[in-house]
Amino acid sequence: MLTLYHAATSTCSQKVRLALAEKGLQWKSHLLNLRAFDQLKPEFLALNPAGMVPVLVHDSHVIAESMVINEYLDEAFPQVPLRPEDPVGRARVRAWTLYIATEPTWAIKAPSYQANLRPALAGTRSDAEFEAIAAQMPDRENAQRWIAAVTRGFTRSELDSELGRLAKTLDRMQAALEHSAWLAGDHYTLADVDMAPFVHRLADIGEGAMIDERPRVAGWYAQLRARPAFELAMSFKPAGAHA
Ligand SMILES: N[C@@H](CCC(=O)N[C@@H](CS)C(=O)NCC(=O)O)C(=O)O
Repeated sequence: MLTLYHAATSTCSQKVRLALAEKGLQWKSHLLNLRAFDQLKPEFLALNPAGMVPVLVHDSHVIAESMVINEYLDEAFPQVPLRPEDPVGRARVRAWTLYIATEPTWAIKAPSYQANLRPALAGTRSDAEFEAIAAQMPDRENAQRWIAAVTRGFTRSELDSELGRLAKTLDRMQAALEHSAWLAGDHYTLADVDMAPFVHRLADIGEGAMIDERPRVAGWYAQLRARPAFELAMSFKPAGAHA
């Protein structure tokens, strides 16, 4: 039995839902409301002390970190492979997934918080109440970002700096896609799965021009959206919308 602890609009949850959908796996949903701070409840912290979704529970095994979860799924359920067989091909995929886990995963947060989290939470509590919530967040860097979003909001130059990092990610994609149909070669792999939510989020927060300016990336994004798994994974609908 596979159970996913996830949040509807979290990019890292989308990443894992996309791998599950591509593989056609059955899974049980345990949905967290990050804006009600379900991620800080003791029962969830017992599963993932980092206080972050997604977390996969496979039988009695608990696996956190979206990149690790997707690799695990590909190893445990190889029927629909999302990585090539050969070591060089796998290394290419891993170079992408590691880059995604360390760069766009974090760069997207401030623009995404500004567009989505801030309008939902700003003004709902005093700064002191927000500080008290942030103090419970195990990831201190993320807590700082979160508190900035819900109290003062990000400045234009702070946002531009993060969007600049994301522009470099898109440049890197554009260069790779000059040589192959998908990021790590001619087959759709975990490199594409793991990147998908970050490009999609840019479009979602009104930065779609960054994609359109790079024709290969725009073509990749169109191919991605045409896959049946994409819609299923990106817009999670709680009542039985998943396989
Ligand atoms: N490195 C982690 C990052 C996960 C992450 O950033 N999760 C966010 C949602 S996208 C989260 O749970 N945030 C909780 C919070 O902001 O308190 C992964 O790839 O799984």
